[in-house]
Amino acid sequence: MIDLSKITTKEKALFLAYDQGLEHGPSDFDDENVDPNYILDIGVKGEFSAIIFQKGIAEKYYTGSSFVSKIPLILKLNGKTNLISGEPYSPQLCSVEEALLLGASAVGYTIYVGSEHEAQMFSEFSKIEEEAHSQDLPVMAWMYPRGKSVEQKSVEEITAYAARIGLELGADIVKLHYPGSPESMKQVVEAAGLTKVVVSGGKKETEEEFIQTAKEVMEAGAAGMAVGRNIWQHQNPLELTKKLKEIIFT
Ligand code: FBP
Repeated sequence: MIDLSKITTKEKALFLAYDQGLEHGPSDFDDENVDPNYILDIGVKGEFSAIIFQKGIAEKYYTGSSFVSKIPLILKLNGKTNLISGEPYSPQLCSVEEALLLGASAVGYTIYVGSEHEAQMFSEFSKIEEEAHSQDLPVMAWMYPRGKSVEQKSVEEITAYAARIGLELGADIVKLHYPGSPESMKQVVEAAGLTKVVVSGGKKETEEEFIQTAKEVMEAGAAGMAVGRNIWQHQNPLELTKKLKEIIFT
């Protein structure tokens, strides 16, 4: 089994995601959080298990900086904008080799489960998984069911299916959206088997809702959370991080 100690020293994990600039554009940002250094500062002070960047941000703000020794990097290897409609496909933009050169301790890849382009993403992911594991690098898969063929499926069922696919494809960690209830969350964790499950933040209406989801996620046996906007758009990110860490790590 791949050693996850590079990205988390504990059994549980809290990751800080900051690839939204590519996925959503600057509309997610304000004057402070538009600066990757602001996010790195939260990551270090909040003692996050790792920070998630695309290669451009990693190269300009992380690699070769003092942050390298302070917080591990998960390099996201694929991505897409929200400008294109139709069946989603997220192409590979960075190789495992480049991720290693940039100082990554793990790599990440999004698969849109059920998309017409699922086969292409499976194929890219499989090559990445093979190469990353041959270098003892953990692989995290964003397993997001999307596209016409999953629209009619129940969220509970399709999220558990997505988790299982992550296990089948060799992901060490799957990152999924909360399936909606504690029971369905348990089924997701069960379906993932020995692959660890972390839940994405999504943009919650209130802090209370976010904290309640975190509690349900952890009670269901998940390994933790991989969150972005809920933290770095918050007026006091470190205070919220503290609350989250109490739920995840105690
Ligand atoms: P948030 O915690 O901000 O929701 O980020 C989680 C995440 O998976 C990011 O890593 C990614 O950029 C984004 O959501 C993708 O969002 P979507 O595809 O749902 O628009």
